[in-house]
Amino acid sequence: MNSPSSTDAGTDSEPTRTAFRTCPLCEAGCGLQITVKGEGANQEVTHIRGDMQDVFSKGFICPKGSTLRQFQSDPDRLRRPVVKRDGEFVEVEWDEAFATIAAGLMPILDEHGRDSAAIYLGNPGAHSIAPMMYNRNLIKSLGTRNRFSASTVDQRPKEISAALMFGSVAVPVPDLNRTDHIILLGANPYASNGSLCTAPDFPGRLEAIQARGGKVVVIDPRRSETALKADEHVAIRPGTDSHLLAAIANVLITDGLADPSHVAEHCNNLDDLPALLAPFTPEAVESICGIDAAHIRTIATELASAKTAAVYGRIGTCTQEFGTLASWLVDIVNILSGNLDKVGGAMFSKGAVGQPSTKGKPGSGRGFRMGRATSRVGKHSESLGEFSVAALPEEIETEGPGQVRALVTVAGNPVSSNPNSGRLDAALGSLEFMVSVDPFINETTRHADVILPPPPPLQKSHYDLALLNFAVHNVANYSEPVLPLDEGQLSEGAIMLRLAALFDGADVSELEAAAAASDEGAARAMLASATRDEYGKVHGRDVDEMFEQLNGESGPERLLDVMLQTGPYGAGFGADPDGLSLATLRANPNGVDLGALEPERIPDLLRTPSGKIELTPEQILGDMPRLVASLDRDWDDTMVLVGRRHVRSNNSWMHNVPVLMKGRNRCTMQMHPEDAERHGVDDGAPARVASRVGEVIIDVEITDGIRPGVVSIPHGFGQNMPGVKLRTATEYRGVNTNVLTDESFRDELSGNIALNGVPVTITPA
Ligand SMILES: Nc1nc2c(c(=O)[nH]1)N[C@H]1C(S)=C(S)[C@@H](COP(=O)(O)OP(=O)(O)OC[C@H]3O[C@@H](n4cnc5c(=O)[nH]c(N)nc54)[C@H](O)[C@@H]3O)O[C@H]1N2
Ligand SMILES: Nc1nc2c(c(=O)[nH]1)N[C@H]1C(S)=C(S)[C@@H](COP(=O)(O)OP(=O)(O)OC[C@H]3O[C@@H](n4cnc5c(=O)[nH]c(N)nc54)[C@H](O)[C@@H]3O)O[C@H]1N2
Ligand code: SF4
Ligand SMILES: [Mo]
Repeated sequence: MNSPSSTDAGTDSEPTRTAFRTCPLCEAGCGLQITVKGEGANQEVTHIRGDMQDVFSKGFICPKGSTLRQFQSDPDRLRRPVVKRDGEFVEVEWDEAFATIAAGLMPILDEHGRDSAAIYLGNPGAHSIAPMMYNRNLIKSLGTRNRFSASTVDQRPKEISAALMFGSVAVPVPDLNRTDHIILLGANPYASNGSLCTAPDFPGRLEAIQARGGKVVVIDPRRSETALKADEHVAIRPGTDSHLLAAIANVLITDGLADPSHVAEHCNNLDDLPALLAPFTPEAVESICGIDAAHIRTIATELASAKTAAVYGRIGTCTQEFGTLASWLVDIVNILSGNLDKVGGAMFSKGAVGQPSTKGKPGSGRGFRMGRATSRVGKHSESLGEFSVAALPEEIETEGPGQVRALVTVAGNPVSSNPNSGRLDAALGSLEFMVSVDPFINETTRHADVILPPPPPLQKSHYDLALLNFAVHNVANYSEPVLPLDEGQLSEGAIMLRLAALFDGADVSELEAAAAASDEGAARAMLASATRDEYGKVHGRDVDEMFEQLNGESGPERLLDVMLQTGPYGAGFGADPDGLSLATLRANPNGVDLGALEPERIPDLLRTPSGKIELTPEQILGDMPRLVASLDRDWDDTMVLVGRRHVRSNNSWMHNVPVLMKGRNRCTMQMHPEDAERHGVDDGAPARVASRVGEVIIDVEITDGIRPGVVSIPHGFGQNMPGVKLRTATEYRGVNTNVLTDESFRDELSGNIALNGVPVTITPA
């Protein structure tokens, strides 16, 4: 048995046991209680329900959580590597798959150099322990400058604004459990369960705010599920959150409502804000945002007068034209309204592992610098070690030295998730070689020459390395694999380390040994780095002595143990006997409660060279003229496209689970009745939607729950492409909205794609 469990007699003669595992599907990280029947290789999961004893989720679960079972048994999920022969995928043994990669990829790298390969890392990698630990090995071994990820169709603007202000990617989260007033912009946690704010049962936490007499305000062009439950819904014009937030900040300042005194001594350039925000009066932005000036003043006044309050912006505020400014302004408003770093305000999580803001000297650091490199063709700037996905298609298409001829994807489906996907799809079709670490043959991986499938979640261990650093309560939770690996299956970590060893030039026969050596090297390097931290738990200690204590572990578990032990709550290899280690987490399969978020993390948390919060970083100042200029723009009535999510869907890759796909078509274009009439389209009938880059035909859903002038289409649908092997998903009546989104419509500062606010034309189909 490989799971903390209690064995008891089942209803029939087969033994059953209970296992616990964190759900890896979205950022909420709910605890699952899993019933397993049978023994050895014949074990089978019979039930999945919410884990009532989970220290964080306390039994909450959404309709997706229990589908890990269906995912496990999905007949389309790859169990063995596949390689493409004469246009068809055939199953092969692992060694043959690696040999095929060596034969196909290495000659390209040898002839054209390392930059002739690109790598794309996708979202499930952030929910999976092995990619979290080993993506960096893969990147280093591949040695290419052409690195991409789903971050530039997601949160990059927030990462940049937080890093510029606080010196590391320390993103404040709303103190949902204690706040009296919350303003949510561009987020629909009733569908998404939250993002950059880890909070199982986010909806329940919002309802609790209302129950204790507080107020929930939702700012969204759609009357989303969250807006429906809110005390107030403000239907903003897409892409104008920066204007609104700047006006709120402006009112706080000019009406004398601002009170940043609790952090003022730790802020640089507080006095520059009034002049910077002066152009953004409520009157100047009202027609742009589509919100009356008086209403904007009320929003600001209520925010200032609430006992505690937090402003929270998510995907709608990031994937838009002014994404970094909007992300920055969220924190500026939290500071000016006196709510940053205070109980009930916007606070900082303290995760048990991996947070730069808990390493090194408290209170200052090297800070954050934007990347210096630019991409070959479009001269896109690098940020956090990557180029914007806007650069990926053109790097493949454009001939010349440095042209991308090969691609590695890990847990990504860019043909579905990236802008102008028709163009990207064609570009992937022209590659000389492609390898994917992925469990499915989908829109993207159908272009691969080799697909290496990781085991499904129930056969993997778990720790939310990234997401627990954005949690609304400090917790740590490790899950053992619920089921053992199948005969001959490689763990995801082994796949990644072997691939990395192959990129380093190892022979196929040497991969296992090379992977083990680099894994040990990674643990030793991590330990060595911790010994150099003068302020850390193991400063000056002997690496070998600590490494010995890790005996018996390998893979991600060993690295996790190092991170836990050297982290802010860590046992420090004996230094603090009550501290955390992997052993502690193993003994507590429902998680360890590390306490409520702490106030007054500033200044210790800061890693800026100045030791101050940088309120007006130079990059932000450089981008402000673009926002000021937009005040004079003709904000005409062009129809614009936004996205949405549904609780029974997860980006592009859960549409093969039949139980989640039941019911009415969810991939519709929502449209206001006035617009439908103006464009001559009917409810339930198909319409043709066109943008600068593409067009789709999609069923119209007429609803007054959307702002006139705006249409909404969810992303992640449209699996019905030739070669895709997802029998349920391909039958679904859906289209890929990213055929319409446009890589040239971006937030310039971050390179993030503006997936929202895309101009479209609509005609009956
Ligand atoms: N129009 C529009 N587009 C969007 C968005 C939007 O709101 N609107 N949202 C954007 C956002 S926020 C995101 S995060 C991106 C997501 O973009 P991507 O990360 O590119 O795509 P996903 O749809 O998450 O697909 C994930 C892939 O990982 C595979 N996979 C699943 N589990 C595992 C695993 O455990 N290991 C491995 N190796 N692979 C696995 C799946 O089979 C699938 O191929 O989409 C973005 N695209
Ligand atoms: N069920 C489910 N859960 C998920 C996912 C999923 O696909 N399905 N994906 C996961 C991922 S990867 C992420 S990043 C998170 C995202 O989680 P959220 O940020 O909550 O994303 P959405 O649910 O898409 O809600 C975004 C809202 O922004 C609104 N919006 C669009 N444009 C604008 C704008 O310009 N301004 C404002 N103010 N609002 C705007 C949309 O109408 C929509 O209601 O969800 C995660 N959880
Ligand atoms: S909200 Fe649903 S998908 Fe997200 S972690 Fe919880 S059970 Fe899983
Ligand atoms: Mo995302």
